[in-house]
Amino acid sequence: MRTSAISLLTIAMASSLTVATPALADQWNLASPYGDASFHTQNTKQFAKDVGEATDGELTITVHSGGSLISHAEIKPSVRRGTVQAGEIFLSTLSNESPIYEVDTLPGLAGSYADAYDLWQASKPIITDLFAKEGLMPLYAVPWPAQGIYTDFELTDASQFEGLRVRAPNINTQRFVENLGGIPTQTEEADIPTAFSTGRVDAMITSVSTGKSMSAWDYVSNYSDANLWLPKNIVFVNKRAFDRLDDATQKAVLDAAAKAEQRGWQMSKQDSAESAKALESHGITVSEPSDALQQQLKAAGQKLFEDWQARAGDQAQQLVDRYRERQAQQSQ
Ligand code: PCA
Repeated sequence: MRTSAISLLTIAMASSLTVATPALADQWNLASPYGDASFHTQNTKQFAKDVGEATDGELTITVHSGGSLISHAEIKPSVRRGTVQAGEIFLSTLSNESPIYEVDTLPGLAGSYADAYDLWQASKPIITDLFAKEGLMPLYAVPWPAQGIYTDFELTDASQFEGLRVRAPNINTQRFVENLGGIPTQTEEADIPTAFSTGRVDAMITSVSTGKSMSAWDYVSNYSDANLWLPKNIVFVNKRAFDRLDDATQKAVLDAAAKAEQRGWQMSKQDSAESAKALESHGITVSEPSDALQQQLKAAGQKLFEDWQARAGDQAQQLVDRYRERQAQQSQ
């Protein structure tokens, strides 16, 4: 705690110096909750490197990974205040702010990378507006591989969720667990190993990537590749910090962000395949849900979707309609 407070103070002082001397090179801090083992962090570090190179060091971005500078929940408020200039978060953790932030955690809506990309294209304008209202600007978004279910037994029937304590990374996953009869707990990725070793959770829902980086084989034996949804991380910046940059530097940031988005989607696909293999090579049994289980998961998902529809306002509904129109056009 103390170290973070001191580093934040140092950052605040450094930022105010930068403001006083705008002709000098600028330095940004970017806070992320995810560790260096994550492909997301590797991508974001590459983005920072690209910006430094493209601007000849006019703008350097330091990535503080693994929640080392700011905890996950505090990243967006900190970027809004300008304590740090940029951040990366798991987008659906904002679902308590608007049902719009839930769309990439709705089952049955976008179950492939191509569909998830269409959904992001349909969401981008609305999310950009919502962020703008808070003085923030999205730079890029990258999905995690599809979410599946980790257990320490073979999952064959939804009744096995009864009384099971299941770790979830966001509210919709918690609701989904509840719909299945389980007991959800929200746990940050970095806290997964402790949650299992202290017996606070028995199972978890996440991707193969997180399963690999958190060494899931130390505490579970099975992974059910349920392909629930492909939720995204978003990287964003304080708009005032961005506006202070000269035109060429702004362009360099946007260009590097576009490249990071493209690269990130590729990295996610590749990591999905590699991490699934890594799980197996460490002894985890990876399987697809049986038809019966699939039906049960579908029913729990359907309830999630219907509850969302009841909560979602016009704007969120329109987003889904726009996404479905894009899909219909493409299949013609
Ligand atoms: N990993 C992160 C978010 C989704 C994912 O696949 C987590 O489980 O916290």
